[in-house]
Amino acid sequence: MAYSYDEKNIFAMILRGEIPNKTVIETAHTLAFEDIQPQAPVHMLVIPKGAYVTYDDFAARASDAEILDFTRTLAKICEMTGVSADAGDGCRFISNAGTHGMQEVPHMHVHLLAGRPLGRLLD
Ligand code: IU
Repeated sequence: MAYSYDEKNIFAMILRGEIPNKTVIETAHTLAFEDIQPQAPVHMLVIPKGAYVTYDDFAARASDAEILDFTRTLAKICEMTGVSADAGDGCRFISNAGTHGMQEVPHMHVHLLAGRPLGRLLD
């Protein structure tokens, strides 16, 4: 079944410039901005500019250029903020999907969390 995308979701409004955001980096296909309710010293949201609901929707329908741009931008932010596991103390990527994933905003996004020990996710 194909996902149906809600053009009125808050991230679509941010992408259209209808709502302000604290942009960290913007590329041809990707936008990264500060989460308004940070759960860690570093908490950013990285979103594709295209209309995708979840990670699997994005992976299935986005072009190779969009996917490459997205993954490289995530890595670039880790480098810029010094949180890569290589040069810094590491970080966590989370992409919530659907009801059980507790996804609030139905536009595909990856949370980048860092700056404190994040605890174990699965015990
Ligand atoms: P979720 O994975 O869909 O549950 O996360 C949505 C995130 O979007 C959550 O961390 C919110 O704090 C964040 N957010 C935001 O940054 N700006 C907004 O205007 C709204 C939510 I609404």
